[in-house]
Amino acid sequence: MRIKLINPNTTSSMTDLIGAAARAVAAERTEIITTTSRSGPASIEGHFDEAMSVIGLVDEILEGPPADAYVIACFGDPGLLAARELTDAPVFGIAEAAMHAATFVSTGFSVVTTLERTRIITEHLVRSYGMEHHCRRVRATDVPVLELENPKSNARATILAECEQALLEDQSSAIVLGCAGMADLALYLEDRLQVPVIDGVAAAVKFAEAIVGMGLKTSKRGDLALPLPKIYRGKLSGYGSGTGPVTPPAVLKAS
Ligand code: 2AL
Repeated sequence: MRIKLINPNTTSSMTDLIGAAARAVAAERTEIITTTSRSGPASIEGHFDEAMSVIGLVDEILEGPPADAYVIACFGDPGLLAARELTDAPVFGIAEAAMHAATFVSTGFSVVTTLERTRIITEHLVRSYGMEHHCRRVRATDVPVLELENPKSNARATILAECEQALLEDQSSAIVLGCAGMADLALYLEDRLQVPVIDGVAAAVKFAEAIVGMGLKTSKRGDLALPLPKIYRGKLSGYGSGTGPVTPPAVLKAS
């Protein structure tokens, strides 16, 4: 099975880190293909960044080669439902995957994420995924996404301290890492905290293997049906079904 892991920010070093986390958990027969968006922000840390990242993300799905499943490796799950419209291959967001994984191994988890504004976005996701009964608290560390990659930053220690506070104050028994760029911290943190620490990249890869293994595809009945054919104008004139070189139906047929 081929899983395409898309980093919807344009920082390729982060894609390498995410790819390593994915390959560390993937089954032997799973092929992980990693891609970095070719257009959009270097890091995704707000609503505008998320909106601007979606074109680069959907390009990675539309332009193939087709995969059996797709993972959107950003904790805001940008464009998740739009991506699900474009293909019948299952598409996973790392936040949704991580939160679901956390419910299997704890009755309450805390999310530890990057900036305060990202914390608020994550709270929206908690509500839209129906996770209010499981997520005890979302915590910000004020570590910007790209600082996670800076060995001179104090990111690792700051995140560890925030996780420790979460376990002391939130009545949580598991930690969800709130950024794809934290994927390499899961084992380090688990070792120190002695509770499950869930990286959404790993969770999404394992859910992808499970759902594809069950032969399930994204439903094309209702709101996840292919986008309606219509005229797209201006910078997006290539994106209306049937009007551009690459169309959503082509993806659906190919997968
Ligand atoms: C992220 C992420 O996972 N990648 C990125 O660029 N921004 N999310 C976050 N919560 O900071």
